[in-house]
Amino acid sequence: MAGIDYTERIPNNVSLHENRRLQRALEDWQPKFLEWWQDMGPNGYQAKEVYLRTAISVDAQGWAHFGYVRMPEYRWGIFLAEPEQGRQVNFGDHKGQPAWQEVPGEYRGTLRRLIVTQGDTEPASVEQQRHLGRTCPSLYDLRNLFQVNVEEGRHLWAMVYLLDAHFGRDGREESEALLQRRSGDADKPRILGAFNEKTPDWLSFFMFCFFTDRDGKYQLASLAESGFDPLSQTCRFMLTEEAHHMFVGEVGIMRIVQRACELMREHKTDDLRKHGGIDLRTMQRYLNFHCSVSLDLFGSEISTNAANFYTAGLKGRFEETKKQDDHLLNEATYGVAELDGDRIVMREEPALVSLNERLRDDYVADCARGVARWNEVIRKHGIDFELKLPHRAFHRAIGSFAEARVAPDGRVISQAEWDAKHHEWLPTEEDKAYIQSLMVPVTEPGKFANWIAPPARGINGQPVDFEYVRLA
Ligand code: BYC
Repeated sequence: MAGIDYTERIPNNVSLHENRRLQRALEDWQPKFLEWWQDMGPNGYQAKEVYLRTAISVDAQGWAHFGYVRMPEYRWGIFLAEPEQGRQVNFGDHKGQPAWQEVPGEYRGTLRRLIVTQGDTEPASVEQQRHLGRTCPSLYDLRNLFQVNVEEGRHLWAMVYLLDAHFGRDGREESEALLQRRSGDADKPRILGAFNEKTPDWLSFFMFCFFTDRDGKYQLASLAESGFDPLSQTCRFMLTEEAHHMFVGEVGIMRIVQRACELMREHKTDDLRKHGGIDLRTMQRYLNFHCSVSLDLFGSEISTNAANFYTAGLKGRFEETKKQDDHLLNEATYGVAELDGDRIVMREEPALVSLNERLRDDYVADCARGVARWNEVIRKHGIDFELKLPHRAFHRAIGSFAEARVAPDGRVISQAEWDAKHHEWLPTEEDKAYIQSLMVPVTEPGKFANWIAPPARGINGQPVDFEYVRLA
């Protein structure tokens, strides 16, 4: 088992004490990170004790410890998954060569950009969520929010480690810049679109965890295939933590659906606003929004950037090594949905430039499995309603559909029809105001806001009414 050294200032399993230059660079960055965390991390709860999970090893069995921690004292550290002996570059032009332990000079700029783009999302999400603690629907949910936040903070550490360890002065400058950009800031925005959107309420938070963190899963899984071994090892461990974030999203939405169904049956109506619930049609509009902005995060359908990342051996496909093909893709094609006048058609495109779309396909299939589980709850209540993923061309800002107007069912429509109907498909000002009106904090252990059902079980075997955050 690879233990983690907690006696050091920066917990790590990368023998940081053997590299004094790197250790000094990270120790210099640490107070700046903590300053950022105080300024931009969870607002109002920095002095409270939270029942958190901390990584104590990278062993799949028992890698985490649970206990009360004040967030600024969380042991953020650097943990890489176990190295795979004899690992090779598994795809692209360098296929079959030993995996790189150092950055290949020719790919330095590209790799740096990939790591910075990934790293930038992590503090961005903490910034987006910093006001949510004030309106938590329960202590259980408050704790889950903070767990997600501290782990996103750790994911930032993971990327900063790579930048500082492998990119010299440029890397250190990028590490500083990661603490300077701000989500939604007009002058210094975060890099990717979805990370400049607001997360103003808990319905948005759960949708974000379900849809946007899942983009994280697919992007990290592709980077875990990288021929640059330190990136692969870093991403493999990050994926372990990411699973909880998607769980928070999926179960959060499921509990809102559950509560909606209970209220519908109790009051024999689907107009739940009188009864303080979130009706399924409103949920569908939030779903449409979060799904579409997350689909944008995969980049353009046809992307030479994606082809270059692959050919260079830097970013693979989801489960690259499980695929049975040549892992070069020079001859292969892939079916891509494209706009053809007022229709959407499938066209075979060269597989290499279609890699963003292929990853998006893997992602959509995974999202659909989650939505099916929500629909199972609705079906069990005997209610005739189905939540649906919007068509991938709906409400897109990146890629070939960005210019088109497309309905959630995939029909290409006119601007006039869009103007007349978009309020049926995306959250309206009225929806947002209603959801905001529900955001009243509930902080008594075991109590839950009226619009969300309690979870089936607590965290780490604790009861649901456990004091997950000590507010006293
Ligand atoms: N917004 O060839 P294209 C996570 C830019 S989430 C703004 O289509 P490419 C997390 C692009 O930079 C996972 N700009 O795209 C979740 C490019 O600019 P240049 C984050 C965008 O490069 C929840 C141009 O448009 N990880 O971890 O193939 C909580 C044309 O680009 C966007 C990663 O994203 C956008 N949405 O693919 C916490 C992995 N999309 O070159 C965390 C690393 C594209 O013309 N990043 N552009 O200046 C990548 O692999 C790629 O950069 C992308 C874009 C897949 C994002």
